Amino acid sequence: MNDRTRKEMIWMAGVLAILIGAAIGNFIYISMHNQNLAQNVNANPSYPSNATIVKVDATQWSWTFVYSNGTETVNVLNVTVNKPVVLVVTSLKGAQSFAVIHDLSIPKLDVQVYAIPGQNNSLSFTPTVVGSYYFECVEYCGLDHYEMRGIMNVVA
Ligand SMILES: [Cu+2]
Repeated sequence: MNDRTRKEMIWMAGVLAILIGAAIGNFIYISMHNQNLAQNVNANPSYPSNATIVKVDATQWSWTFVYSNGTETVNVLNVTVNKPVVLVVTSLKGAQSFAVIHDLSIPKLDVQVYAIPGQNNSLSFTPTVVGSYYFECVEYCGLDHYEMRGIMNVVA
């Protein structure tokens, strides 16, 4: 083994050690944070009568949440802990003359639903832990796709 080969082996071993360390760290992190944050009640289309129904309008490039009392929030979704939430999701025209497909994802709650022009997709879940949860559009929908993100506040 010449000197260059030995140096390369040392580099490779170093890189491998870093990757294995990152994999182990990631595995530990995921197992620590893998608590059940929501109950999925989506199997039953007849939603609980006490559900909070929120209309979700996706546009290029923001999320508008319309509550049953008529109030609206943009890129912020406010819900109550341990109370079923029904999201009724569609896509509307924004900056352009046509609407495009978006996809709402709240990764920590395993919630994801397409926003499709002319279609209402509904989905229900019950947040069980108070906190703030990141959400974002996970369907590339144009130039400012990255701006379609916000926070869901689960309050007591
Ligand atoms: Cu989008």
